Amino acid sequence: MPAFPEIEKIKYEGPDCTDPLAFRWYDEGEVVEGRTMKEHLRFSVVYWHTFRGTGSDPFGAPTMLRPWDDGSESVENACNRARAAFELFEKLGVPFYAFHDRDVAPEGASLAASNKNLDAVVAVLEEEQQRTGVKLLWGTANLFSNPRYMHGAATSCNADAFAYAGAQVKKCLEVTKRLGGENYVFWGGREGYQNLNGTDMKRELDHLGAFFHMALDYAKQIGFDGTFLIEPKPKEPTKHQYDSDAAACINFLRAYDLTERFKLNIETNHATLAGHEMQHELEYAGHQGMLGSIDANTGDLLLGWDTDQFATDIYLCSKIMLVLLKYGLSPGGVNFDAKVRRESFEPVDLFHAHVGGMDTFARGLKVAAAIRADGQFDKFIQNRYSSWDSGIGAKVEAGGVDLPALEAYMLEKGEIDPNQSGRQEMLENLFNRYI
Ligand code: XUL
Ligand code: CO
Repeated sequence: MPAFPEIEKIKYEGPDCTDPLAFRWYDEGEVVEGRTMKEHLRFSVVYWHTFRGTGSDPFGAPTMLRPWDDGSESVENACNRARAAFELFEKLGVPFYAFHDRDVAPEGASLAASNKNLDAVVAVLEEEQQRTGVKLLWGTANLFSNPRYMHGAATSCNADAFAYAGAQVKKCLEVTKRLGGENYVFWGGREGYQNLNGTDMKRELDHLGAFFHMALDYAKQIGFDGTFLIEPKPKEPTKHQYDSDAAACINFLRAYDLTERFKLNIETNHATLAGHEMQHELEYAGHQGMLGSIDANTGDLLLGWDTDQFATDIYLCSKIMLVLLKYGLSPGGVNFDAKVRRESFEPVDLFHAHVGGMDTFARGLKVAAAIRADGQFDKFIQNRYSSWDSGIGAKVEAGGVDLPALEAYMLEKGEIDPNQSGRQEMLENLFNRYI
């Protein structure tokens, strides 16, 4: 029995269409800058919010209506859920999905039982991938929900928690490889601290570095050659997460000699929690050659937590796409790590949410491509930095100048050339012209 019987495959109908369940901008075959929208955007649906989100919050009980799900923690229910998930992926026309090990299969009474449950559901995922052609963007192990991880996993004060986490990652790497996953993600769920006076930060970070090296070694052993991605987030659930933002993650990866196989998975709501714009995080990771993938969502300006909402802001998505076009995204994707609101409890709301997110990113892609084609911002930047193209600027960039040389230059010249206006307002107006 289909899980979404009233919903047909979502079609592209163009900007004038008023059907809320049609794409107005996402035309997967449309070519932008030499590649199709499908190739640029590499959309992915997340299993955890879309198929495991219950709508419960700290103040209230679950609200979601999910007729295909009997609410039990049985393997049979997990297999039915997997089939419902692929029906949604197919009807949306997304090429990818992503999961945690514990989203797809129930945790058993022992590690061995959990592994067995996972194998049973992975067989269905494999079958469904073959049937539909939908691929796995990334797998990840949930190293934060079970109480054993209350102090963290790889950074726990309890060495056994580290060991359990290692065992879980081993299995999850095997499964990700079996399903042809293109990446493997580490989000440091509770890798951080609540009280620094009770924390040996250096020791915890050394453990985290060692943990990632073990993952790399095992990937090599089993022939998994996907990209490893760290997902920065500054806080929540801990007061301070070690992977707090792109710059902190890159510094950690350099310090522990991990940059060769690791990149970053940047999430919008995490960027804003860190006090940055998403564009900042993407640009920082991008110019360091560390931009791997994005978790696409948004927060709420008036709520200070990780609300994981679907992004429908054309400005935001245009700015994101501007950076993604500059640096490229593959083998990453635009992964909707987003959940429908508690009040949007019907199955059809899952479609409204994803159709809106896909359309907004498609529109952002077109806006970004138009900006790039026009070249006005590039011209502005080129002109703004023109003092570096000749004279003292060019000499500094070439590397042959020391402080005495700068002194001699300034003693002779007397005062700097006049500054030019930053034209902030003109730049904001210019961006609006493309929306
Ligand atoms: C948590 C978060 C996770 C990761 C995967 O804020 O974003 O869902 O994406 O563990
Ligand atoms: Co995420």
